[in-house]
Amino acid sequence: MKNDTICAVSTPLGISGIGIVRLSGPDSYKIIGKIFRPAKKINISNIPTHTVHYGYIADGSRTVDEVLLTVMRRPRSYTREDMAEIGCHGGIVPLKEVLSLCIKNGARQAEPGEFTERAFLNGRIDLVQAESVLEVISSKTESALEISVKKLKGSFSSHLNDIQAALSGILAEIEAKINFPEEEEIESLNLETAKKIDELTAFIDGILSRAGRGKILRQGINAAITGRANAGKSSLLNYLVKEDRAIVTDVPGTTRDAVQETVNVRGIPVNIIDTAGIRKVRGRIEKMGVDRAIEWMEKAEVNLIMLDGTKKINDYDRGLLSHIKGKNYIIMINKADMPQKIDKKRIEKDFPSDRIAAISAKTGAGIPELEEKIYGLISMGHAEIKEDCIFLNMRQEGRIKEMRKKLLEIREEIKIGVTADVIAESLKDCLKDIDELTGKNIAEDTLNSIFSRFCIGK
Ligand SMILES: Nc1nc2c(ncn2[C@@H]2O[C@H](COP(=O)(O)OP(=O)(O)OP(=O)(O)O)[C@@H](O)[C@H]2O)c(=O)[nH]1
Ligand SMILES: [Mg+2]
Repeated sequence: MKNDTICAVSTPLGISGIGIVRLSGPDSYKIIGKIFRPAKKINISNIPTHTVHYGYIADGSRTVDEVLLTVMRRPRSYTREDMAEIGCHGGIVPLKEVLSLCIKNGARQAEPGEFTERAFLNGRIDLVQAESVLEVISSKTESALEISVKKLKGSFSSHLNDIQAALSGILAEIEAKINFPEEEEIESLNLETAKKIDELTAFIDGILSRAGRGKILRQGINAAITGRANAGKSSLLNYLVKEDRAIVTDVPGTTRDAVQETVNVRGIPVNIIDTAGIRKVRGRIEKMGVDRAIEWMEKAEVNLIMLDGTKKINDYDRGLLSHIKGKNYIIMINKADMPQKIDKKRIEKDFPSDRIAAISAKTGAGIPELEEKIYGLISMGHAEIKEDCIFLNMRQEGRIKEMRKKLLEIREEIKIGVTADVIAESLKDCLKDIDELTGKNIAEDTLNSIFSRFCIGK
């Protein structure tokens, strides 16, 4: 345990109803004793844990703020240390005054993420749980929050424990026989080990596939709207985000720089990119426009191609349609509220019906069906995207993939008949990956870089 006491403002600095100053460490109650004046007489050093007390924070005879003090004694606290939370009035001055009083009386300003780091160092949570605290805070949708909270509660950690137990089991069996190898015994051991390694690899593949879905849920996907000028691309973006985000006019070529906005499509964050329409400038198709549209088509995970239903298909449209092979796309025929001139039959002949949507960005007709189709495209190949998925950050995904690679190598080693002690070493190497993931054995600068991404007070 660390022997100093840290403090920080844990709520945003600004005007709000309340704000919280947090203290953690062995001197928390000594410091509270010096600055807290309870309304009802209490003995600070004996305050029972998990209780709330009304009173004032004072600097000598000067009252600083009226507060509620919450006491959480070790080990039943966020950090497993003695903790106190001072609920002040939310406002920059009261919060800063209370914080500097804590510092004046012996506490130290906490580093970013230091409370969570202490929870980790004191063994209340492992490193992947500590990292998920940050994910919970930065969740953009309810589903993203849901998977992060699951991870905070230990869902991914329990998988890691399972993998570790399996690896240790295999290692123990091999080590028991390293010194007394008998030809037949080795053969059956190798068979057994190979089978277990295969099972473990399949288990890890399952985690990686669930993580693929988790990534979509947390980080979302990019969907680019491309189409000729004046087709109604910006109108659709505005309709989807329910506000006037992009400028809409009847002049072709209104949007020149792509505009982006994230919308929630059945729980998945979809980043909609409204691109510049392709048009003719001085009698020629603007090459820049076509090139840029195609660039967006390459970058986006979902392509929304907009045709103007009130016009006949032209060369720009054909140009775009010729680029969608092998991509995730939906062809939108816009302005369904107006008399149609487009040859819909022709389009339906060339493209499957589940990839065509007749919509009106003006009235909203057909847009729920369009969202349904977008969701269908994103979840294609995934049974149900929200089912059972997990989120791995880059560090975690990297380690897991590394471990999978090592397991395949072990499989190879068994095949070519290396000796048991070599396999044992490789297994130990995999176990190191687990220790690095959970933080049991990790380089200090990796640890520092993880916690430096947190905010102060968390
Ligand atoms: N009737 C009708 N008009 C529409 C519809 N969608 C867009 N419009 C009109 O079409 C014109 C062009 O709309 P925009 O959304 O600016 O078109 P855009 O595709 O973004 O055009 P550029 O930015 O120039 O590429 C505007 O006058 C819109 O009001 C629709 O579904 N029905
Ligand atoms: Mg536009």
